[in-house]
Amino acid sequence: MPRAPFIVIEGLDRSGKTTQTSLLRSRLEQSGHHVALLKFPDRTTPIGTLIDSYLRSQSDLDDHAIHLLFSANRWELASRIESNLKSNTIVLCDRYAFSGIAFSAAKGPPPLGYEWCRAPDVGLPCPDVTLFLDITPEKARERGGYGEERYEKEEMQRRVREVFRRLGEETGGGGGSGGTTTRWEVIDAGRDQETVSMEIWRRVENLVANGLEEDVDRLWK
Ligand code: Z5A
Repeated sequence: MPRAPFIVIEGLDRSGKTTQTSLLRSRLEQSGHHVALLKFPDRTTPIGTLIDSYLRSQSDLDDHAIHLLFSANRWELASRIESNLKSNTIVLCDRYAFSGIAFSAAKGPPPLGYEWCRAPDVGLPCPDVTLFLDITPEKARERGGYGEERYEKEEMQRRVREVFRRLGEETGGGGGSGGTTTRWEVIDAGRDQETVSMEIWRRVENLVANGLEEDVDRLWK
């Protein structure tokens, strides 16, 4: 009996992750699939409450500590992801471990280090496909800027984009240390919503139609 796929939508701020996650969910449900929608950080859990306060600059935390909390927030939901997939519910997720690494590794000084940032997420359920919504800072600016939260500054977003690029190369090409099996698909998110949504559908169509026979993989293991 095939299991459902685990689909992650990643990307920079204002790239349209929330918009596209919601459009994809509707399309999947209209096609008769069960869908569990997740968003990281999940600000509703006890750990998520600490993260929310940090992002709004209402509290301060050591860079290492907040990084570990973001990861713990994913581990809180790891078993739910697996049980959904096994019961043939598609898991659709807005941001995941890749955001965790990209944002923390882009911080500093002092830098946290890419490998250190990746370590706490090793072993999480691995997405079957990660759709990376790529947008230039210029396009993001046209959408009203990055916002008021802690990381929403243009220079930070440029560094984040570089780390995402590295993650994509290592993940997609399998050439990086501790390779993983997620399919990394880069999508030009600077286009209109309908075009982006059609392209996302094209990239997941076969996966959702056929399901998967193999067990859920582990990230970077
Ligand atoms: N973070 C971290 O440090 N570590 C971690 O482990 C994780 C996250 C998981 C959480 O932000 C912050 O936490 C984030 C990363 C960090 N920090 N930053 N910066 P969040 O997830 O709560 O919020 P967000 O990701 O920043 O959401 P967003 O950037 O505000 O937006 P989005 O989801 O990518 O886009 P959107 O809401 O769908 O659309 C934004 C606007 O553009 C909106 O007005 C839309 O109507 C419009 N839009 C969308 N698509 C289009 C197109 N195609 N054309 C024109 N306009 C569009």
